Amino acid sequence: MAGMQMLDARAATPLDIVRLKDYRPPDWLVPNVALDFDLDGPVTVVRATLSVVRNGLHDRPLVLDGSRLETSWVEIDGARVNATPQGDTLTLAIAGDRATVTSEVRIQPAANSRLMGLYASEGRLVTQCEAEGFRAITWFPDRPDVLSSYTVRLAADKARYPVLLSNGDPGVLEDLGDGRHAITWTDPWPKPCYLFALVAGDLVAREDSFTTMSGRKVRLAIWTAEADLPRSAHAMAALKASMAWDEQAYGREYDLGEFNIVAVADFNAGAMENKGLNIFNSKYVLADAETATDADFDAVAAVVAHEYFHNWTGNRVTCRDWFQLSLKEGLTVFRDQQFSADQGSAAVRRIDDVRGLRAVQFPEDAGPLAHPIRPDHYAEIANFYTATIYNKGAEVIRMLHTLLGADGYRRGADLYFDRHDGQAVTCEDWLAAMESASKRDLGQFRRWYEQAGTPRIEVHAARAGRILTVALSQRLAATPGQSVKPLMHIPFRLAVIGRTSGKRIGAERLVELTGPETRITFEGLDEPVLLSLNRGFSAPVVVDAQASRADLAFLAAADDDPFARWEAMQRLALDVLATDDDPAELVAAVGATLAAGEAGSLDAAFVAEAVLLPTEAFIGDQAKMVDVEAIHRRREAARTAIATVFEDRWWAAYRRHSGSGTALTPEAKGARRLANVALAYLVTAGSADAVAAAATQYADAVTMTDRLGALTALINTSTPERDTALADFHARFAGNNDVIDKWFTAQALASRSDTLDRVEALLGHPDFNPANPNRLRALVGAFAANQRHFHAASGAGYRLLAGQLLAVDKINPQSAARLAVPLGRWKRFDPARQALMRAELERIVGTAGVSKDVLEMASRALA
Ligand code: 0A1
Ligand code: ZN
Repeated sequence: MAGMQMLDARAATPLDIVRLKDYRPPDWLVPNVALDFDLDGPVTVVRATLSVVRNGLHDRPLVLDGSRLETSWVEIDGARVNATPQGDTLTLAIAGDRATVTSEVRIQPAANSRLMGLYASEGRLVTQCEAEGFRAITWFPDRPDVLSSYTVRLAADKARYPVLLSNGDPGVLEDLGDGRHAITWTDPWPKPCYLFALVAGDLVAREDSFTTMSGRKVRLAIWTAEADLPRSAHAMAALKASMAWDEQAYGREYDLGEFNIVAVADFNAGAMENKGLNIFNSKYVLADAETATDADFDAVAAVVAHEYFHNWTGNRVTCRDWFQLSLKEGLTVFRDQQFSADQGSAAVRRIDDVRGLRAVQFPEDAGPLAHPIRPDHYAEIANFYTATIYNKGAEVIRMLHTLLGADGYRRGADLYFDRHDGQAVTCEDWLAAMESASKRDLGQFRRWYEQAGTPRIEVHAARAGRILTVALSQRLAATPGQSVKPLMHIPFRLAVIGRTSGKRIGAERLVELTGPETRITFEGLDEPVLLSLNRGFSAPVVVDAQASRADLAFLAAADDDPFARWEAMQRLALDVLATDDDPAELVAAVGATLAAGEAGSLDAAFVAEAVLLPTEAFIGDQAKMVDVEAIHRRREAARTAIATVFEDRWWAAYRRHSGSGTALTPEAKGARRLANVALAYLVTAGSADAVAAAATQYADAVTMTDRLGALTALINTSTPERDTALADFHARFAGNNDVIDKWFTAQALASRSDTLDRVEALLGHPDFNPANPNRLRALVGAFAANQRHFHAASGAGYRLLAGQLLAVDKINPQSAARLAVPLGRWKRFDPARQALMRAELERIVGTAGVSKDVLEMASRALA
């Protein structure tokens, strides 16, 4: 599929662009693969036996992909061939329609810092093959539409590699003598090579079992380093809950005799859904009260569920090509969101999902890195594991669920699995199944797959007597490469709320916006009304509607849709913080929310979300041009006002909700959340008592939520309590990577004026290791999210980021490329900052030897 070249004038090297329109089915299929790994020594020897079959009538050769392989020999049907790789491909002429191709290659996992293919993490050997890592293990047609049955033999030293895991079901352990052993794993389900995995090393298992709906008992194991084993209980509970949920919600049953999860410390992504052998970033497996926050517990459950759900959405039905990535990712994120909502407080989960989407995906969709959920070209596919593919993709699936209804959606999903089990398919196949099952025309809806950008919905309402007419019009701004945007099919939920009664009047309406303007009427109205818009966040759009601050405050107290109620407070806050006005109306609305919590009409978790001000970055996203200093100043002023006006009530909330133990019930989590929000406001108000309370909470905490909450409350103060807590935190959790990451992040996110110096200093800290993706993200990634300091007028923040990016690019291009994203927001800033940001991007693009990953991101960011 390699196509034309894209030349960036500044780039030292051109980029090969892969295009969707160039897709062709594979010339050769590989029904069976046998892999033989000799894992000892610094060099791993991989012998691969591929049964290959010509696909269709053609006389083209077999072209295999390989990356950094040292090839010992290649045989076709047992005869050595003189095969010379050309770059990253090996071309083999095959006379008949089928053959057996055998090769032996040598690879060096210990030297693999890219963390793709086979690599070492804390002395263990692990693989990561999605998207194109398998080619770093052996010669193979590395594309997802080539599905094979795998037999994998692993041979290794018993002492160094006591545990040997791969996909499928294990055979018996062979003793090879000389302190070595071997095992053969067989995976009966044909899979693309990106789902291949192996793990070898000293690991211990938490074991359990699950009996499926048809009565099969599945052995479950979560493998960790021995010291971490106690921290895997939550992940196991989440796994069992996920298996039961997928049976009940989608009728999907697990299909192997065992299911293994392995936690590793060095991992590019969150986790990976390899068939029967999920490999996880340890951050998303390990959790206990002492080391994980409530948010971490939730994230562990969500990622365990996500990877498990991929067994059907991704593995049993996989992607034809990488342009279809959202086929598995958007759908699987939606499924994990449905699961999480069913497990706990659905309203707070939805608010959290929307907050995340707006923080990351909306800016992506509004800038030079915008792309549709089904992109049509890329240079490096690793750069497209984005919030757009994942989170906007999930919103698109959610809209289908809304349009078709729960039953229609389920019938569509069932049909999709019936039709495509065992196949590599496209987003179009998913939509076609949804259409057949529901008899709905999704022609216009397909544009969500093709068009980038966040639609804006403009709302105008006019009252005549007892009738309110609402006009909803849609607009979609140009995005890179897409200047003309046809209209979208948008499901939009709305209702009216009585301005006197404070009650919803009549039923909620679901309107399908398909034309440039849609008018609807609400009739029989006896009182003035307010609009409750995009309820439940029914579509990933920006709503432009006029509302006075008084009306927004009213809705923030009265709207019966939890999302819309929270949204009203956000809109009020954004309106106030866009000006230098006295924040009195905002302060009063926070007071009313606190009162509703005190009276018991709102739960603590919701109150905690509602009284938090939007982040500086999100406030900046609303403006034509981000005014870094003004946003910080206004937000601090509003925070201080909210803190001081209600100081007594924050104390009351704090006393009522703190000390809620370690339980993980929605109530206990909500209480901890509100207690910590209250504590942060109290410290902002500035009394010595508040600092003392934070120090006490820090010292006595029985949960990481409370310990980190106290540390975060203190982090912006200049008090001895802050310094003590920071030092204690580091000493107390020395050696626990996931917790030390939090120590770095807390400092990187601080708004104190010395943050930039502090981050510079932390780059030299002995615990800072840029080769570990979590640690890099914890310090440098977090710092780039600190609007005030990353966007320091001097440009020092930009220089720091670009310097780290270029250094990391030599170690791990995927990690480095992600660091380019914050610089891609340059258009949103003033000319001086724009010039500084662009200069760093140009420095990156102009650096000789920069990776394809980084070059693509930085040159797109400049466009
Ligand atoms: N498919 C995995 C995440 C993943 C993405 C990219 C990777 O390397 C480029 C690795 C894993 C998931 O969605 O869970
Ligand atoms: Zn996924």
